Amino acid sequence: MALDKEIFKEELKQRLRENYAMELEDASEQEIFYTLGALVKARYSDAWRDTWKYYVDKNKKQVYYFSIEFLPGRMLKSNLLNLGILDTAREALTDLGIHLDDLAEVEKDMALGNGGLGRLASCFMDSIASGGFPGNGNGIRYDYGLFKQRFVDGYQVELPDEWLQSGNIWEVRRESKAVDVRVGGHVYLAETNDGKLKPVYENERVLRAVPYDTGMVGYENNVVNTLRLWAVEIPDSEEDKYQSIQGRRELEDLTAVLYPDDSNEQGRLIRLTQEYFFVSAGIQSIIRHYKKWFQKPISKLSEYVSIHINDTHPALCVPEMMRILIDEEELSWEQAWDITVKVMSYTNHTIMAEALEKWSIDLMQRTLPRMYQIMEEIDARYVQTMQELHPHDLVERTRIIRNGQVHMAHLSIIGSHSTNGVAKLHSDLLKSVVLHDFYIIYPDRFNNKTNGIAQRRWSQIVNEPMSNVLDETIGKTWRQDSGDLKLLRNYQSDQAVLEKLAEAKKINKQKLADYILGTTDIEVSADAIFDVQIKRLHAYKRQLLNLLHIIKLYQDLKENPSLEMQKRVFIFGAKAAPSYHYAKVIIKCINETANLINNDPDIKDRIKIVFLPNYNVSLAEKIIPAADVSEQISLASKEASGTSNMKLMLNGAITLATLDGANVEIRDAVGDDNIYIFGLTEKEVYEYYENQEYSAQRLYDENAVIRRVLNAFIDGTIPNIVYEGREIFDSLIKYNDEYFLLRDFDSYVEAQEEIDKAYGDQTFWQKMSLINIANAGRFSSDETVSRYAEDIWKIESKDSFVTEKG
Ligand code: GPQ
Repeated sequence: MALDKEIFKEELKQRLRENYAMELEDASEQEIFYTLGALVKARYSDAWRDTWKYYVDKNKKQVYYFSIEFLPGRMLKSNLLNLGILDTAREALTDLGIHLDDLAEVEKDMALGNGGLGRLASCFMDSIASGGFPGNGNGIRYDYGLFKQRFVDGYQVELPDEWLQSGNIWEVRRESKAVDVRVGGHVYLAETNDGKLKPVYENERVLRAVPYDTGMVGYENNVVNTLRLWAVEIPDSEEDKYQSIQGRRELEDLTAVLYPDDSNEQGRLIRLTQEYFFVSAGIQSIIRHYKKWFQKPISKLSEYVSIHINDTHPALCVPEMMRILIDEEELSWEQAWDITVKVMSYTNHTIMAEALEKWSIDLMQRTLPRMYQIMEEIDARYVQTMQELHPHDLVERTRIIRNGQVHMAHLSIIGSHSTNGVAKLHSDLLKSVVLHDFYIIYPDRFNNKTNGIAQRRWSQIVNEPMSNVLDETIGKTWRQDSGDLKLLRNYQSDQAVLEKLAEAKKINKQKLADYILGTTDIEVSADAIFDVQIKRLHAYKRQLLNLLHIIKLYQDLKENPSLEMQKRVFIFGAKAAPSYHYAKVIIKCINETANLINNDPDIKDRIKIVFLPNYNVSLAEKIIPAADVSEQISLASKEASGTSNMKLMLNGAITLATLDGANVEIRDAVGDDNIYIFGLTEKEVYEYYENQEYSAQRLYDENAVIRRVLNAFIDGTIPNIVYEGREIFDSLIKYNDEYFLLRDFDSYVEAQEEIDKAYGDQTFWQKMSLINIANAGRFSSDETVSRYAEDIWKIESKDSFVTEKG
């Protein structure tokens, strides 16, 4: 229902009086934010209940997206937008002398994820609801989100993110839906009176899992789905066991922190228990809901329930479903297995070996004895079935339990009906290299689902100036259906439109420049090229290659001050996992180089380096609309997809990229003339691996530019990096440059030089920028989840099915 501005104002004031006994004039921003949040939540509560009821009444098949990370960021504006009241709310607040944007800053980022994987899960939640699909998230309610990053003397320092300190306006605690999760102890099988074998638990710990639900509001369609996050508590029955403060702490620590490691598994006990905790709680609650509301036999479960395993962290879904079906529902193994495989599907997000999760048998047995028993049985039956069909060593290589370890990716593939990669190239590599053995065994299970982004957030919410130009130029249908962005293609030679888009970009750049000055004291010019690399810090993502190029520019300018080049601001945003030493060394080196260059009077504002601390969703929302160049420079084959590449493209940045992940599809979408591609192809990378002929030392010896750049790390050119500089140097020369930075250096420099030239011709640049915006529509997560819904989950969309409520 349309919202009347005057009614909105009255309601806000009324709620303030009721909740805080306060008049608007006396209320703090914090108090107004919480009041507004409650008002917004009340506006979707009927639709939330009606959506749930509709799914139940119509016996709709639902998908449950299990993910150990969700990264929604702030939700105020996206809820307002999706409810269709963003403009009204903004105007009403303006009347009251309040800026919505300032108010929105009060909200703490919900940062229950590390990076791409968690953000993807949240983009999916938005698109699932917006597409009218019955789908819910299932994860962990961490007390602390991803650490806050500060720089001290150029080093990364990690601080706790106490995001719940002032409460979370969006969540609803549902104590009545709590379930118990059993871990540890011993389990043995004993015969019951009727001759069946049943597991008996001894000395296990019982954890109480309490769900906190958050409404996932669809875009103007009255659909509100649920994101369910579980927190651990001590069950009443166990109170006696937890007398000591330390005992309580240990238990409560289980859902305290998110593991801050991105794509690198540490194999820790708490992590394994976390994984089982949210998996078991989630599946128990799904089964309970199914039995209570659907009233169908358990044998029909796969017709009504689909469970998605987002990377391997929730892989225990497979044995946990088996446990419930066998131990509690008393189905036969064969029947239970048939249902489980039909219900489960799995996405792989990486080809990096260190990210493929494995647990030692010993740890698994001690922590989750019943899970281990079931996995042993799955493994034994797998070997038995497959050895009749395939060569012995193929079966051995693909089994779940081997060499003393439990392989979670193997479990996920064997226990599900679908395995997908996240970009065409990535899915091809899974089939041909990483999971090739499984592809031979299950060719039909493999498919691709290229990632996508929540385009309404990443355009309408973060980039109003551009959105307004789009409205004026192509009408407003693109707001609903981002495919309509392609209408913009008709304006690629329209000077007036190009200029308006350029003005919008300038406004965003000035805003970011103000933010940069405010947070770092660095002054940057909005006339410079804003060259952006924002993503987790990883060797394979090659932030260091970016730095090598900057050092080269610096040396060129020092040598030849009259060198002609565009002004550039190199902007970085990146957190390093606290235990990832090399990544932290790179951060230190970027910061010290920034110090050197930003303060060199010879350079003035010709080059600036800005490393913005604490990169998160909200900061991305500030940087992305202001970007001119999008750095996507991972070594080809290493980045599964990337998603910042899509967000930057949508906001008119030009991509500078290797042919890796979804960059390949971005190139296909915009054409070779509207993107800068450089570096080795994935094929060439694999050839190097095969021939083992790569020599970084030779490149260093033969290439004077590379030599001069690398020497800057060890000859004092960059101050304060005596140890770090040496480490970087050694990683490249002594340890032969694992990610081929030096091999790609020349072609990277060349691409950068072309960009420099292209920016000089503003019309040419603006046209490229327009073409990027116009072709970004295909990377909408609306599109991606439609493909999952149709091909994998087999769920139906029903648009606007809930009647409007006042
Ligand atoms: N990704 Cl395995 C993560 O963010 N964390 C992880 O633990 C793993 C993958 C990323 C991946 O590196 C990106 O290329 C993808 O775009 C992203 O997942 C979403 O699929």
